[in-house]
Amino acid sequence: MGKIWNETKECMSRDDMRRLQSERLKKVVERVYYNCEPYRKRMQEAGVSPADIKSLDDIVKLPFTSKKDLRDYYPFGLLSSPMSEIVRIQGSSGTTGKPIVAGYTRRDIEIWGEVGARCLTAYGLGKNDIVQVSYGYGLFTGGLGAHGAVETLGGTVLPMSAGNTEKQILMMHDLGVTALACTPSYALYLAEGLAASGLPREEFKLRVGAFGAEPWTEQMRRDIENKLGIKAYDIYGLTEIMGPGVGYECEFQHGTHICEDHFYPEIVDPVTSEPVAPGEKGELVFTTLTKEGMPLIRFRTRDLTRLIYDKCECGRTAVRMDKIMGRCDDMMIIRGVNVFPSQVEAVICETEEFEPHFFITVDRVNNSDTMEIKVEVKEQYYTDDIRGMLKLRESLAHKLHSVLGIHPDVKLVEPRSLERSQGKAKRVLDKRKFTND
Ligand code: DLL
Repeated sequence: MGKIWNETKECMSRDDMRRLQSERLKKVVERVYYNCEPYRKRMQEAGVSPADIKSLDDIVKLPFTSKKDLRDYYPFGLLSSPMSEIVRIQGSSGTTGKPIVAGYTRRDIEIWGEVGARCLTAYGLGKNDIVQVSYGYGLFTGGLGAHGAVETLGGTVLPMSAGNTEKQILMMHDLGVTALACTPSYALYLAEGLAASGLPREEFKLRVGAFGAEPWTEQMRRDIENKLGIKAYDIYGLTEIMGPGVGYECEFQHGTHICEDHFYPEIVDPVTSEPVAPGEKGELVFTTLTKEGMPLIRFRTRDLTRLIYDKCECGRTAVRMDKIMGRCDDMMIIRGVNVFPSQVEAVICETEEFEPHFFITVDRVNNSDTMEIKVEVKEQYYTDDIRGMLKLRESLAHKLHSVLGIHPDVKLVEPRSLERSQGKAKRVLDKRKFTND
């Protein structure tokens, strides 16, 4: 069995974990109530005070926090520590308008490093590893978050940030990099760069990837593993809660373990906001149990998944979540049918003839929704034989129809013609949002 960074916390009995979470919940509720005006007001409106929170079961009495709250109280309205205690600001671009920013105390940064080290240890990494961090550095939590994780672990960090693919490959080769941390889409881009470099694979020491920041399917994992010749692990996180390190896969890869002594997860129905039955799918909600700078209570992530409570073969008892299937706001309703980009990705990655690169355009023409999917054909299958290409297109359209339940308009495009991403991939353009809002 692999090493575990913090056995006391990662392998705690369920009863002990609940006790710890209850204690921490009481403390964090007091903290926001007495230090953060919007939380106090919100709790008073809901008729709940810190004295009503006696254990974890009482969490349902507390109001939710949403992304909108972070925008409404931008930039510092949700802080529960004075600015003199805040040592770092990170942020994310968000989908519209203002960025979302989060403030961290020194202790928050230490805990972030600790949870990050748990992830890297679960991937089989240690002091002798050189980790190339190719997540963007800056406000985005990916770069500095992964960086802190490697330093806490005691490995060697190579802070490449995203971009400049040729230099990335050169450094990976020359320095004997053993692990790569970046988005799964950038990993694919780097795999193309590696193939084009002509450098023999056996001269690289790369064996592990820590990929996250965007949804990716099992099919995409296999594709990356084959192309890079590594084992690819999932890492999950979000700016509002911490950044990368909220959850991680172990060697068994049956879901993502959540660092639930710091981040308490719930699953609710995205429409009714009611908790779902154990094991059911729904929207992931987090309460930070130890954060000082910007603790959040029952934060609605918009991410869709389910929780798995069985003991994992790795020995960790920390609850797991299924791969994120998408976000509530990723879901497209096309002719009344719910469609997720991850479904399209799964079909395309499963089909030998295509590259894992596609672009979806949704529109409304004559009051009817349209969906066009551009897909890159692999070099060796891209030919002048029109009949062959038509057949390929038909067979993909057929597979997509059987999975999505609607008929998309499939367009086959040349290899390397779709834009590559160095960060989070942009795979959908929904023109209806501009014309019909
Ligand atoms: O993406 C933090 C991060 C950086 C995680 C690097 C992992 C690696 P945000 O920019 O705030 O933070 O975006 C958070 O990205 O709510 C999910 O929708 C999505 N996401 C993050 N990790 C995963 C993952 C960072 N492993 C949002 N699988 C989250 C699926 C993910 N989606």
